[in-house]
Amino acid sequence: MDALVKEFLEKVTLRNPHEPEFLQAVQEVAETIIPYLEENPKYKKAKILDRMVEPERVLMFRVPWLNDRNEVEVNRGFRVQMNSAIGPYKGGLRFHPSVNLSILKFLAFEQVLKNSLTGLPMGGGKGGSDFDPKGKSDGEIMKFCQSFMTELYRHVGADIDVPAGDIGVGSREVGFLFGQYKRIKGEFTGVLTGKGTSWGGSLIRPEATGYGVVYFAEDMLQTRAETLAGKTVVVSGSGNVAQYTVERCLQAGAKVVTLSDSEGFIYDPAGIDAEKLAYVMTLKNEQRGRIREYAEKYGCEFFAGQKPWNIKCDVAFPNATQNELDEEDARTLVGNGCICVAEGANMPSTPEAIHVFTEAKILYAPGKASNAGGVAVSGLEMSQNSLRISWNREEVNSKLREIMKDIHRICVEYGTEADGYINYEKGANIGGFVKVADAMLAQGIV
Ligand code: NDP
Ligand code: 2IT
Repeated sequence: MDALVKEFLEKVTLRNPHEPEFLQAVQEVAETIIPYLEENPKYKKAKILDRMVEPERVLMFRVPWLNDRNEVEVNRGFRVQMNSAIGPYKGGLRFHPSVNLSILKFLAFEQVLKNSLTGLPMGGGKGGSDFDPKGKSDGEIMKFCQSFMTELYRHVGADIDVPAGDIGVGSREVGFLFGQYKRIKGEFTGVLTGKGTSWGGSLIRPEATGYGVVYFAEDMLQTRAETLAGKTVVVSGSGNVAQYTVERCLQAGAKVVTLSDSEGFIYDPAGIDAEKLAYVMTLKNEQRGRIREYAEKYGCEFFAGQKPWNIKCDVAFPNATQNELDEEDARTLVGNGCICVAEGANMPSTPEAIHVFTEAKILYAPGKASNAGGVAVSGLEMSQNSLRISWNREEVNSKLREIMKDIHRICVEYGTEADGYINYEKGANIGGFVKVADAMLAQGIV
């Protein structure tokens, strides 16, 4: 089996040199899917996995714009349209200076399996730019978004490809992108999700990823007759996903003691309560400040340049970015008694870290399962747009809760090992793969 995986990965590596993140994501999936293909030769014969690692289409374009000093700036825009077997391409846009083809291909590849797990009819895609929103004025953000959409509009549409937010793209950016699309096309359609609620957005979409990852962790804990009540929780990041993770953890009676950004993390042993969370939301979403200001305001410690994984906890939510949690961090977490790691970010744990979690047989959920709540409510936003109605908070939240439960059930179905250990990584990969693979089989060699 190892030889088959190795042979497959060598082929993919040769075709995609210099794309380490994409190869990492493919390797993680190949290791669990290739044994499954041996048991299910119809997928192997139709070369489903070989086709799935090849994007249906990759768009790369120039994004020129004028900054506030009237200087010309040039960024690079991308959209990776990975797989449309089960629905229109769907996935976020990331604006961050680190963005490149490798990162967007890894995200698009993960998105295909994630979207399949939600049970909703969405294919997978991802896009973005190496544009850095930090320190830019609202006017500069708008000019950039308008220029970006002036090319992207040709390739997206409510039944073609529906982008949304990701790192560096929130409600402000979605608004500017939507406005420009509407202006160019002269039509008001659900071409983006994460819209404002007065112009087609869904309630609970801002909360969805954070709430969803906590719901998933609650389902994982339940398999061991545990709950979040009274647990100490460590969270990384302080953006959209991290903020609503904290909110839902508080509702569940847990104590959250850390948050981070790219400069370091804050440790608040007293716990981040509702008032402190409201401060974080204003700080991050309106003032666009730094998390160290929390430490100054509440008199706790800020650890510059460090990640929160050495803080003793029961449950950890890596919610910032890819590869933010390595083997040593994983050993520290397990050594400190952490029993559950649920990923809010995409691929935050390195392969070596995942190995540590599964060896120790702690509860570990990969992002493609545990952070699917965001895209799930995006799917519900698309449904509401098609129906031209909006559901209330309770309706959307209960649908989100059911979808997360269902993803958990799928992971248990495909991932339970002989000794009863639930390998959520295996369960998510196979569970996500089957639906896409069957659709590809049915649709012929395309
Ligand atoms: P935001 O832009 O709202 O927040 C990102 C947070 O992560 C910030 O605190 C940011 O710090 C930190 N961060 C970003 N890049 C780095 C880096 N290279 N090193 C250290 N810290 C970093 O993004 P989201 O909260 O939306 O996204 C967070 C993660 O969740 C991403 O992996 C994303 O792909 C994933 N995700 C998001 C979904 C969504 O609906 N938004 C859905 C599913 C997954 P700083 O401000 O200093 O950059
Ligand atoms: O990684 C993700 O699932 C997202 N950034 C959300 C994508 C979406 O289309 O809502």
